[in-house]
Amino acid sequence: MKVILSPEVAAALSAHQPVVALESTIIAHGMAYPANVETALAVEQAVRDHGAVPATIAVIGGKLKAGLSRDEIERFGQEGRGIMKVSVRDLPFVAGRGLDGATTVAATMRIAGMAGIPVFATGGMGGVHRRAGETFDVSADLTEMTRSNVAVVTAGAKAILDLPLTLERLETDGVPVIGYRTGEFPAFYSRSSGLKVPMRAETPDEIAAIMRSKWNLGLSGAVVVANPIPEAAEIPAAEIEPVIAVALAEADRLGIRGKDITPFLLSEIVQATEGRSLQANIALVKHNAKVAAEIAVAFAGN
Ligand code: PSU
Ligand code: MN
Repeated sequence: MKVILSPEVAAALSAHQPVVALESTIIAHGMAYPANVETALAVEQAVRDHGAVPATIAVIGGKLKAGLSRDEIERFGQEGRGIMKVSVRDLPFVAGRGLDGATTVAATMRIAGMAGIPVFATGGMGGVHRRAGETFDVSADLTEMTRSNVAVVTAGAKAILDLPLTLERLETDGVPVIGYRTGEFPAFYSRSSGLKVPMRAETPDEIAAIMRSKWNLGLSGAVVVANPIPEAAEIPAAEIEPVIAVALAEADRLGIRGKDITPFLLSEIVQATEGRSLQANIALVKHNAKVAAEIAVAFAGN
């Protein structure tokens, strides 16, 4: 199955111009309307402002698409949870049934890889959930990182996760985790987690060189670029941790599990922080888009 490219994305890829893939789960499931649409459009603009073409990825009527129209982004934002959250597991279902799907980091990476888009910006990647020893809940984002050749710019991993176990799993899977101008693995809402990153880089050129080396070595899979939230928007770990604990307890009480858990926790945290966590999420995803565009420019050799 081929990925359907928007004319702009197709032109950029065939001219070897920089392109940045963006996901759609964050639009339909990660934020409420209208902040989700405003953010998606602002993120696309941030990519353009830094010299690359944005390619928001989703499944539309069963077709894999890279480069959504404004109307499609608006519709995904309005329909929100009415649109299926699609990870790699779900791709055959939505494609086979001709349905719409909002793609997670995993499914977006897969489609970006198929389309030949080497750089992808998200908010915060999925990972190993807390108590995964009992629940077995490990995001398919990690599995896909062993398969698709894409650099993923992420504000560390979401603080709702078990960050030490997420780093262990990435180490086992041979996925480089590069701190972008930081020696610490960022914790989504916070710049620091107390966990060291195994390596760091200071410039987009350095990241681009690491990407080329990985793939020239014949190593397949992702390069994780761990880019901390801007200081002005961060919520210190000591402040957000009790909020996360309450949200996790509430999820437990309601028996929420599987693919519903991440959207549930994010929206509980937005309510409990009276929108401050939403502002943090918006700031970090815009910042990731900027850094991803700079990396895409460096990787394209411009
Ligand atoms: N980053 C955000 N908001 C989000 C997500 C990432 O700032 O909503 C989404 C991504 O699509 C990611 C998903 O792949 O959360 C993780 O879901 P799960 O834990 O079910 O794999
Ligand atoms: Mn899960």
